[in-house]
Amino acid sequence: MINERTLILVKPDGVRRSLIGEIIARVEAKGYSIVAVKMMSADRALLTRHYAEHEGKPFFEPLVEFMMSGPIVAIVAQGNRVIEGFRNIAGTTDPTLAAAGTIRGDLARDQGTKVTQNLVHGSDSPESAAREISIFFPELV
Ligand code: DAT
Ligand code: MG
Repeated sequence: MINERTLILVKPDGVRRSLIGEIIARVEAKGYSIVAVKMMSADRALLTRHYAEHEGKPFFEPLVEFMMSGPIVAIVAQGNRVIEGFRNIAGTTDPTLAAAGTIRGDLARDQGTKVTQNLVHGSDSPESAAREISIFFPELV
């Protein structure tokens, strides 16, 4: 799709480690456009909507607590195949196994916590992207 959009989140671990610039730089260096950026504190209601697919899983409550542990940065990036492309430069969920050269592979590791801390979120499909952008950027929809 021309001008496809995705939702990226720099999670609290990324903000705490001062990696906002590094993460945005990688998205821009790949060639995608940043069309919106917002630093915010996500509350439980917003995170429960965002992570609805994970409700009931053992890591759900730790995930919500972690995502409320500090500010996050919500980003909308745009470009052909950006959904797939950002997932590729983010790397796989488990940072121990994420490929070198990816955000998670280069910059994150296992912290021994109940929820995997892996610096970033990226939408996984066009449907997820539309839903998640409307949650974090209702003003864009
Ligand atoms: P991703 O963020 O790669 O799309 P996901 O949507 O399956 O992964 O899960 C959301 C987040 O929850 C993920 O970034 C880290 C955490 N998580 C996922 N699976 C987990 C597990 N089995 N144990 C602990 N945390 C997990
Ligand atoms: Mg996911």
